[in-house]
Amino acid sequence: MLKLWGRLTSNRTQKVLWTLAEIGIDFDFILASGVMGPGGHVARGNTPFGVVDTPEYRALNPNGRIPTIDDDGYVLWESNAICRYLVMQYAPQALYGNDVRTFASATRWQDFENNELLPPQHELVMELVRLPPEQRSADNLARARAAFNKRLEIVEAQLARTPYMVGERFTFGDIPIGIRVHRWVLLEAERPRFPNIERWYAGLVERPAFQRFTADPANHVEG
Ligand SMILES: N[C@@H](CCC(=O)N[C@@H](CS)C(=O)NCC(=O)O)C(=O)O
Repeated sequence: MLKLWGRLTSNRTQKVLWTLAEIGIDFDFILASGVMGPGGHVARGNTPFGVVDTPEYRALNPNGRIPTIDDDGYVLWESNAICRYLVMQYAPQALYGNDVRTFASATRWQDFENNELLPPQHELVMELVRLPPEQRSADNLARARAAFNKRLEIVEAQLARTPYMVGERFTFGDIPIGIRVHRWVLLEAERPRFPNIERWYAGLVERPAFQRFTADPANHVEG
């Protein structure tokens, strides 16, 4: 059976969990982390899940990071590469219409999420949730918020043109952006209005695969 190492609160692990839920295959989930464990972040005195520093895990993933998969002896790390592998191997029709251009466009949104949305949102999570209050900075928070909202204008413009990030149907390109938007909704009580993002997000939260691992706020905004 496919094995996945990670933790529910990791946004990169979340991409893989949501993808696996869309595909609908069974897997073993092995909790692993150097910085988080039951109860939250080590900064709050919690013991990490561990595993990531063991020689066995480093042999699978020399970065000592999560997620990693082992699919019947085929080992892969880097969350977006894992998602691409899983959709090509198990659900090309369902998750990109088995079409090369749809596939490439979906990977474009994976890259956009990783390069543009993730860095400012990481700052937002640190400033709003994870850092001890005395280490937080109002300037950093304002900068991160402005940068994130600016990138969302690009998502809004795409969703004004197409119902989903890539055309008429849900694809794996919706998953990473969907996770960012879900976190943003949970983190920020006051948000600028993006009507097309709101319409698209309302559809995503209805998906059983989203509800399975991704919906729970505890996996996103608790530190
Ligand atoms: N580019 C890598 C980054 C992996 C990464 O930084 N993962 C974080 C969790 S989202 C991690 O390993 N954090 C340390 C830990 O939990 O031990 C990927 O997308 O898989």
